[in-house]
Amino acid sequence: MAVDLLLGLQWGDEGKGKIVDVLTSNYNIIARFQGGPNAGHTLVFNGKKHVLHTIPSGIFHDNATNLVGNGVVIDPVIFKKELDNLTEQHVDYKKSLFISRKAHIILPTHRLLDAASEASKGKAKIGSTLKGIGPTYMDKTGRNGIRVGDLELSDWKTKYRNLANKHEAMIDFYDVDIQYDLKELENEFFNAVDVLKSLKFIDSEEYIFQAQKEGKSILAEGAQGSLLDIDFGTYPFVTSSNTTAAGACTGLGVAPNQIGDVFGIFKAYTTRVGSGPFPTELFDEAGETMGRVGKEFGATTGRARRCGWLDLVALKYACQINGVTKLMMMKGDVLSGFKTLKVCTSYMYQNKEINHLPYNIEPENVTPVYTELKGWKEDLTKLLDNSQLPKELNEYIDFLERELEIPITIVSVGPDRKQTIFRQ
Ligand code: 2SA
Ligand code: MG
Repeated sequence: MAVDLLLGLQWGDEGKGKIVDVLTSNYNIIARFQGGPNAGHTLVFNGKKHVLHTIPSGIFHDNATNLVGNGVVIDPVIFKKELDNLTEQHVDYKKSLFISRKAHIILPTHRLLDAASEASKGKAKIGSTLKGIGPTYMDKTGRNGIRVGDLELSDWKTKYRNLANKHEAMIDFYDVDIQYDLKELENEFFNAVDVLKSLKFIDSEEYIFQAQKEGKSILAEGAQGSLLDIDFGTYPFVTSSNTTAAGACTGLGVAPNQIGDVFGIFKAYTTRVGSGPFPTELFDEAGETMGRVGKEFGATTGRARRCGWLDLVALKYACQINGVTKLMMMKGDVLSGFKTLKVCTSYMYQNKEINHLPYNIEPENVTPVYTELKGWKEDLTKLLDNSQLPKELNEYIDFLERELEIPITIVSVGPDRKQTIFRQ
């Protein structure tokens, strides 16, 4: 059976966690393929909010197996906290949570290096979540990293010590003021590694291969968003992994011809957290309203997210790179009450109107050109069925489907699992 993919088409926080949770009943296996605890996937059901960082969003369903793939980077300390939260919620994860031996480990010194690198950049900082993501992927591609499978070897602590010593020298080299007590951080880390080792480590590519042969259905869950992709995002203001569809192939060991549907998740407007260009960003009351009504705060760091109008130039680009087959629109409920809605349909770039994403989308290079659509007044959060959507919302959806040439199959009208309208 083919592996379906679910990924974010903007700068993250599109609502991937919610949709994975909604779709999990259709799948046997949910697999995360990249990123790490920089992600914040929010799920709401039975009146309770749950935030996951590394653990796949299928974990609250009894019948699904949840796999942390080789493309993910794992911080044992944060992973342990996630497990503790699951225990509190009476989720029995021991049998349903597997970890790839080839996933890389975030060391305490990776987090310190992230902080040192950001501090050294001053105003040009990336706006990293400071979870050690960049330095861990650097050690992966530099062929110095420690993998989950290494934790099963008797001499892994020697490898750890050598790498941590090197990191300390690198932190000194940055010459910035970073205070830390490595002994304390290491105690916490080694304790958490022991907890991690109580879980099932597997050769996940083989597991997926066999599962496919047995006809099991698999959903690959992305983190962050396409515009944060290390290759295709707004570099250098990106994360350090491939957040796009190809990342699922390398992050799980799935061949490209085994990919089935690609579900692209987007917000009815746009948000971004951290630094970097954002052509449709708003600095007025409209943006403030989106942030307030949409509760746009980082699920990992609590930082306020920047808000702006929907950018179809960027969205089209993301659909193209990912080969999106079905779209899912989130947070339309947040736009209720706007008299008119703007959608960016092209950019003015070097005095020319263009429809593609140019190399540089810094504000001095790009001015968005907007199409205006009528807003809707109705509160959407209580709607249950597609036939109840207000006329203006249907027009908004039709417009996007025409522009993107991909069907919008789900419209989310609130954070709860139940606030989900299926259009097909
Ligand atoms: P990093 O930590 O090195 O990956 O940061 C690099 C850039 O990637 C952005 N990034 C994110 N953007 C949106 N959501 C993310 N997850 C959290 C959330 C973020 C939070 O769900 O809200 O809580 O602040 C996420 N993770 C990384 C980051 O802002 C940098 O621009
Ligand atoms: Mg998030």
